Order: sequence, then C-alpha cells, then structure tokens
Amino acid sequence: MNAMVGEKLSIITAKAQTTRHRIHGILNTPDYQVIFSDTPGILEASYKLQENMLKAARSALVDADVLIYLTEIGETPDPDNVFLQKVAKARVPVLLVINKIDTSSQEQVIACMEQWDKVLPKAEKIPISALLNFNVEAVFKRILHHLPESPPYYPKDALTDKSERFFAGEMIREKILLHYKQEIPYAVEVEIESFKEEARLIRIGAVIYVERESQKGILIGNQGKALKRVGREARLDMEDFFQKKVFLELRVKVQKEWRNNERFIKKFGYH
Ligand SMILES: Nc1nc2c(ncn2[C@@H]2O[C@H](COP(=O)(O)OP(=O)(O)OP(=O)(O)O)[C@@H](O)[C@H]2O)c(=O)[nH]1
Ligand SMILES: [Mg+2]
Repeated sequence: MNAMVGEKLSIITAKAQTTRHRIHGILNTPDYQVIFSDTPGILEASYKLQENMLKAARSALVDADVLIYLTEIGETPDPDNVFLQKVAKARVPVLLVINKIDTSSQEQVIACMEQWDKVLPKAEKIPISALLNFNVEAVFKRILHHLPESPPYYPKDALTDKSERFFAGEMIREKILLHYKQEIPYAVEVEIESFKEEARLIRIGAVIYVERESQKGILIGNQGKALKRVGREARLDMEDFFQKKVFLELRVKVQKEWRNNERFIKKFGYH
C-alpha cells in the first residue's frame, strides 16, 4: 500500500503483527480514486486484541472490489485454512501477490506459484518485490483494470481515513517494535493524549501502556536512554510526516492485561 500510495501510511517492521488496525490509503487522480485497505495479517487469535485484529482482516473480504492476498516467497499455503477457503470463494477478483522475490531464484518463484495454483486456482498470481519496487506497477494495473465505475467514496484530496493522532501513535509503536525484543512490542499500546498544533510546532503528549511493571523498566531503560531513543526517532519521523517541528513528550503507564480487557481495547480504537 505504501508503495502504491507513495506515502508511508503503514508502519513496517520485521516483526509479525506489526499492523493492528485497518488503514485506508487513498490514491487520487483526475480519472480515478483507489482506496487501498491495509489490514492486519491472518493469525490465530489467543487474546482479545488479536480477535479484533482478525476481525479487521476479515472485513476486507466484505467490502473490497478487488482482493489482494499478499504472501511471500517461502510461505506455503495451507489448503485447510478457513480464511484461504473464503478467499478462494470470493465473488470479487483475487490477486495473489507473492512478495520478496528479491530473496529467491526464478525456479523458486515458479514453484511457489504452482503451489498457490492448487489452493487459489482462480486468482491471478503476480510476483513482486515491494522493497525494490519491482513489478508493483503490474499489480496496480490489474487493480485499475478490475475497478468498477463509481463516484469517489472519499473527497478527492483525502489521503487516509485515519487521524494525525493515529499516525503519531503508529510512529512511536514502530520504534518500539524495532528496538525491543520478545514480548515487549506485543504488550505495548500507544495513546496520544494531546495533539496541539501551534504556529511553529506541534505539541504531542503520548502515553505508552505496558502490561507489567517489569516491562515498564525495560521500556524506559538505564537512565531513561532506551525511551529517549524511541522519542527522538519517532519525533524525527513525525517532523517528516507533518512537515513541522514536533515537541514530543512520552510517559509510560502499566495497565495489567489490557490486551484482554474489552474496555481498553475499545479505548484504543479497536472495534
Ligand atoms: N527482502 C524483502 N523484504 C521485504 C519486502 N517487502 C517487505 N519486506 C520486509 O518484510 C518485513 C515485513 O514487512 P511489513 O510491511 O511489516 O509486513 P506485513 O505483511 O504488513 O506484516 P504485519 O503488519 O506484521 O502483519 C519488513 O522487514 C520489510 O522490510 C521485499 O520485497 N523484499
Ligand atoms: Mg503490516
């Protein structure tokens, strides 16, 4: 989605479950509007937060005009997977996009496509490298080909359905995913408490929630160094994204078991 919209809307890290919400990225030209809907990945939900993430993933099956199933070289399809079976029966065209072909040989790509042919026989298979921007244009062309005639859904200058606060929170979460190990990134949620745009700068106050006291210590780090790094790097991303100076204040709070707490999941914007 980022490659096609030309903006970094979805954060990207090597860790699984980086994306937690469905994010619309909107591409406008005089002739058309394409709404990309990036969703969390398909997962086995073991706590409430993940149930909500799975719901967001499923929602793509309901309202998309074209379904893009993004997989990567090395990932093999499981024919018993219920979600895949639904994709196979989708009433809209399905593009099976195989990413990361920069890491593989031609033979591996062909073998991979053959495997997917068995599970999603009707889907068009397109190998790409999002990293090298290789063949991304081919996917885009097929999307345009399949799009129905319709008035624009969003205003023609819209870029996304999410707020500036949301992106500020995501930039902080990205740095936490990048710099902390094991459970920490998964136990973290970021809430933007205040977002005040002034003449020369934006003042942002954020609370980072963790589930346990010990995680709070790790997050802050020796003499606060680890948290300072998160703040500094997130602030630089924000200044780039908002094109304005940013003053960022971070606080860390413990909220036991928030990932299983319906009230907190709602508060954090999961539906
Ligand atoms: N080698 C290679 N790596 C890639 C390519 N595209 C993405 N990556 C890397 O793959 C990792 C995962 O990327 P994400 O965009 O977070 O993946 P995602 O599918 O959205 O995953 P979740 O949000 O965690 O569900 C990151 O480390 C990317 O840099 C590619 O074409 N080639
Ligand atoms: Mg993602």
